[in-house]
Amino acid sequence: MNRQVQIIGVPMDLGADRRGVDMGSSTIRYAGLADELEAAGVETTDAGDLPVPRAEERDPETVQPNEGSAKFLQETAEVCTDLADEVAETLDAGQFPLVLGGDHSIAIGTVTGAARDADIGVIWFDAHGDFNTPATSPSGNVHGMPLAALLGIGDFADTEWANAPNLSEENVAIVGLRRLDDAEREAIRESDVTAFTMSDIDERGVVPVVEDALDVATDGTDGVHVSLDMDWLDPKEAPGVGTPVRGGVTYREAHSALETVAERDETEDILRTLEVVEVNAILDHHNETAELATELAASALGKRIL
Ligand code: HAR
Ligand code: MN
Ligand code: MN
Ligand code: MN
Repeated sequence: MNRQVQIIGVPMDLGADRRGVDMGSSTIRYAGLADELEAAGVETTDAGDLPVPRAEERDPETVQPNEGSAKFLQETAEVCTDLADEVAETLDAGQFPLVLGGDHSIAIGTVTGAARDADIGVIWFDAHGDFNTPATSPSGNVHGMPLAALLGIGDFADTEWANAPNLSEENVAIVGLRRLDDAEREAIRESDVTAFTMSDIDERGVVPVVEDALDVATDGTDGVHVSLDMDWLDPKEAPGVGTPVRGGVTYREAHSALETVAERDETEDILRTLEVVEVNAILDHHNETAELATELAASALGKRIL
């Protein structure tokens, strides 16, 4: 496939409690992302990092959970609005946006940009549901809310910067779930989102589950956004994440999953945007989670062994 990848870094950590995820985009670059993609035959350029405010420059009084209980919501809105513009412009220029986080709150920007001029589906590889709203969040951390924000759930219904156009619950598949808050579980059950837990992967194998997720995300849409939260993997494989949960997918299952995406893409040209989030440089061991993020991005974009 003749794809021109444009890397967009978003050094965002305002959506998470554990510090260090702001360095994720750098660590993934240093792990050799551009070389890995070029070696796979994918032409790659790098747009650098978007500006993101630092927590330390803000007045803690104004950013603590308030009525709505979402920390740094205004800052998140600004970053995501910029990112949505950048993603939409990249697509307009005929390039493929590969967004590097940063915490998962940035998905609000990536998906909003991807959905500006197209009906899209989303595959969300994650241990978590990211289905909280400011009213239900136990932490006030926006990285636990991006899917709810994108679908306009609860308080997000009138949030113009978050409620993505051209995205329906019916076209969203979460893959690898194993940790939900009670209110999130309820909200996911009530929604038309399709959710595959780790038990589904245990029982059926990762490839059939990802095939089903692809069916959900491609049904009546123009393209698919893949959001890869590195805590989807087992912490043994990906220790450099802020909210690890035991019992995630293995190294091989992760590759298999993204190769399944690439195979569908090869025949049906479905992949519109890709993002890799939640790599925490401080918690990582010798950059191995960033290296894995790099490899998985290459798998999704069609790297072949033979
Ligand atoms: N559900 C918890 C919360 O909302 C934990 C958030 C999860 N962190 C993530 N998201 N990395 O995938 O606070
Ligand atoms: Mn997430
Ligand atoms: Mn639609
Ligand atoms: Mn997660």
